[in-house]
Amino acid sequence: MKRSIILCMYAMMAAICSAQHNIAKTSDAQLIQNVSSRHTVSLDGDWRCIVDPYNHGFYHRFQLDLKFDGNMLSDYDFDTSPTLRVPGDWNTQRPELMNYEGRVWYRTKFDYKPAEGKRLFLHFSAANYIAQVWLNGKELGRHEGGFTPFEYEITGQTKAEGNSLVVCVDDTRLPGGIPTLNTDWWNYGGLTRSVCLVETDKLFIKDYSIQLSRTDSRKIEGYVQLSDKAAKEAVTLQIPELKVKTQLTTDENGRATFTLKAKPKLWTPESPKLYNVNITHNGETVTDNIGFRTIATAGNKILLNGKEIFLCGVNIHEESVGDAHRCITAEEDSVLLALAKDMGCNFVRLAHYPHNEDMIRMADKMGLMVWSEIPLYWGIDWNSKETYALAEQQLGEMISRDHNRASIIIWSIANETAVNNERTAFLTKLANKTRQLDDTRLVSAALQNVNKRLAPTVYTVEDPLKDALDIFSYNEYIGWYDAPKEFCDSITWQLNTDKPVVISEFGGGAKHFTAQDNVKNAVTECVRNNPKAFFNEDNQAELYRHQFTMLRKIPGLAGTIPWVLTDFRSPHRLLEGVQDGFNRKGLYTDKGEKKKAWQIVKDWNDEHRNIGRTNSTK
Ligand code: GCB
Repeated sequence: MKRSIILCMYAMMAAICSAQHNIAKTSDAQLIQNVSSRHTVSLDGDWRCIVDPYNHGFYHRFQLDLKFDGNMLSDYDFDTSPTLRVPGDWNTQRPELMNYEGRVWYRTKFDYKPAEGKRLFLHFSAANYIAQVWLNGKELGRHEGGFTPFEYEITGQTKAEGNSLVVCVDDTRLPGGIPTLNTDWWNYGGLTRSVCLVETDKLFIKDYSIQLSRTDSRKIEGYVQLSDKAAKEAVTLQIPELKVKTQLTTDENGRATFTLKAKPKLWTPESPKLYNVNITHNGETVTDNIGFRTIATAGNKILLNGKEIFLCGVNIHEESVGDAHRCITAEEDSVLLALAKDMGCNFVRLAHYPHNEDMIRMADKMGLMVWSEIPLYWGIDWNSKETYALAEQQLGEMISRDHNRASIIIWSIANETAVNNERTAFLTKLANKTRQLDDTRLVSAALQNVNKRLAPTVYTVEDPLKDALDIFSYNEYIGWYDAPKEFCDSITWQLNTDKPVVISEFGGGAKHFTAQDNVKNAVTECVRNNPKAFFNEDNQAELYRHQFTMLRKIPGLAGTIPWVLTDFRSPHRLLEGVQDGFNRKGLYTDKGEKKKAWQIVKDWNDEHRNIGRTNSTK
């Protein structure tokens, strides 16, 4: 083929691919609830991979998974390509991919003998950021958004042996994406969460909601939704420990709604009771573990089961402790949550994107209330309809996956977004959409504090978005990015709100210098004489002391969420010998060692955790 024709085809492909970036595929379709309790076949393991920075694969149709045959159209061969582990980010699996952002083609082969009368789905727990999927050369679809699940029905599309599943994952940051170009966390690319086949009956239990009634704690209510419209189908709901066994019947939409009497022991952080729940339809049983609780606000109080609760929180990134990578096992999740528990927390803000499903299930078990957030972070394109659709899609996928988890009490729609009319309209619409999808939880966003002062030491936060939210949460870094930490002592906040106030971020950095480091790097000297002095643990501990002096004076304060649990990778953090590619604001190091500020936060949590726990405010 002539070089000019090839170049022209490349140009066309590049145009198609960049145009694709602007197409956000929205899907209101409900995901299969609780995939892990279904009949699944895991596709996790080592997948063949081709790193494709020049977008070669679209032109050479890697999706066809051809064998090299001396013909230029097949100058690739998955069979001889190296592998990457799925689930897993590609960055930490090969040193040369640490900073790579672009396309990687993945291929796995699997056998599957279709069972008579069954349906088959292909389920991805997450792929960062865009995934385009082909089965045996046929495109199944394209998904945008790095932290939420997606699935395709593939009934009748598999062979008994040698199915080829090809996924092109592209983690290029995009101006219209969510998140967009700039984030203070590592852009881990790849099939970062598990992939599996899900086999179901023809007509099956697709979704369900089982919750305590918001108005009567002796009632459990919800629905069971079948996969298709089918009236008069019998569904059984059982909660053996509560002696509940109810027969339900679906309406013409395949949905059975219910309210039943029961007196469950309520889920609280001190006693995170979960009940085994079985839902049966036509011989198929889906099993779950569900906690029962209510969450509401009354004036400036947050009420869990009708009692005031103070959120003793901490922010967490989904990055493993020890050898920082995107978490891939439930053990890695539980290490993070255990560190939060040890510090006296009853609440975690899972920043800044939906964490994996195991993390939330672990929080259910461990008794940690959760703030779950979509990655709508900093400079979003507020004027783009496609970006708005993408926000609704990611929000819908997050809520669809986790709406049965007792631990989640807050859906968050954004983090630190500058105030302007377009943004406020965008986020107000999104807050309303959140309530439409789930009206049983609180809606918030971490607002930005822009140092607005009513007097030299009187701060305020002016943001019209607060009217659309249930909780007035904002981030502030006084003592770190602005003003000396001692200034905190004289500051008061006038917030003009009758809603609960939660400080969703505050803190400062510190490098955990070991005695060995001190000897090796003469750190004592460096701390005394240059800006790196900021990054010492005593300074960080002092900062927290001053912050708490200020925060305890805030009227209506209902929670504090320090930034952040552990040091984490960030491409923004370039200070040699101190940051080395890590945001150092952790209260623990990335290896899980406590810093001095840990004790200050622990003491605060011990003092506040039981506020309101004994007296009912109802
Ligand atoms: C913030 C962001 C968070 C950053 C943090 C920081 O306001 O919400 O993602 O990592 O500040 O360390 O500057």
